Amino acid sequence: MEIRPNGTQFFSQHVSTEDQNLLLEDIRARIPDAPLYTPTMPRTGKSMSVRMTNFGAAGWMSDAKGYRYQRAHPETGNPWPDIPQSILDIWTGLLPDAPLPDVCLCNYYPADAKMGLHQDRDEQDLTIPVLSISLGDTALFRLGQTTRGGKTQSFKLRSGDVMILQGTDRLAYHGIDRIYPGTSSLLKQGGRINLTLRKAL
Ligand code: MD3
Ligand code: FE
Repeated sequence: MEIRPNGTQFFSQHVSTEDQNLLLEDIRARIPDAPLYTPTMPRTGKSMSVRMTNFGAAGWMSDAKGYRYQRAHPETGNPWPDIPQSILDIWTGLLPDAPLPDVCLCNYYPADAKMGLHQDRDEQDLTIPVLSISLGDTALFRLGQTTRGGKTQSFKLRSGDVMILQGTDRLAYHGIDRIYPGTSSLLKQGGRINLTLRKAL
């Protein structure tokens, strides 16, 4: 359902528990090749509380030099693993007419992690939608306006929820205020995984 006109669409419980477990298997199979790394903030070099990895032709990176997409893992120097077909199928099921994504950013949130309000504008074509899949513990997501300081709306994102950001909301400020520990049994170690599919190149 559309939660904002010409913008965000929210698909509550779009991925079944069985499929969530299949996605998780595909993610776990790729982590040894592309270990989660701790991004740092541009300028300050302060560590983020979220750990990240990527699948696809390019991956999103942040370090003291800034935000960017790059073709190699920052620690191993290897190309990123391919995007699992199981994840691509969710994109093509909901966005049959959009170009295929070339980046799947995989964020892992421990119980105490959060992500400050930010815009996503490192992609070449900002008219192509972004699709997000939530797995594991529930998160409190905040969606604002295209300028910092505008009014914001908060939503809970649960395991299996899918969100599409497009149109006027593609450049909206957004972030994760908190994780609710113990709200999902999907990840034995707890925490939350968020996958975002994008065409960046
Ligand atoms: C709104 N991730 O990786 S997903 C990110 O839950 C990011 O890990 C959050 O923000 C997370 O950049 C939120 C929902 C989302 C993803 C991309 C967006 C919302 C967005 C791009 C534009 C506007
Ligand atoms: Fe974002």
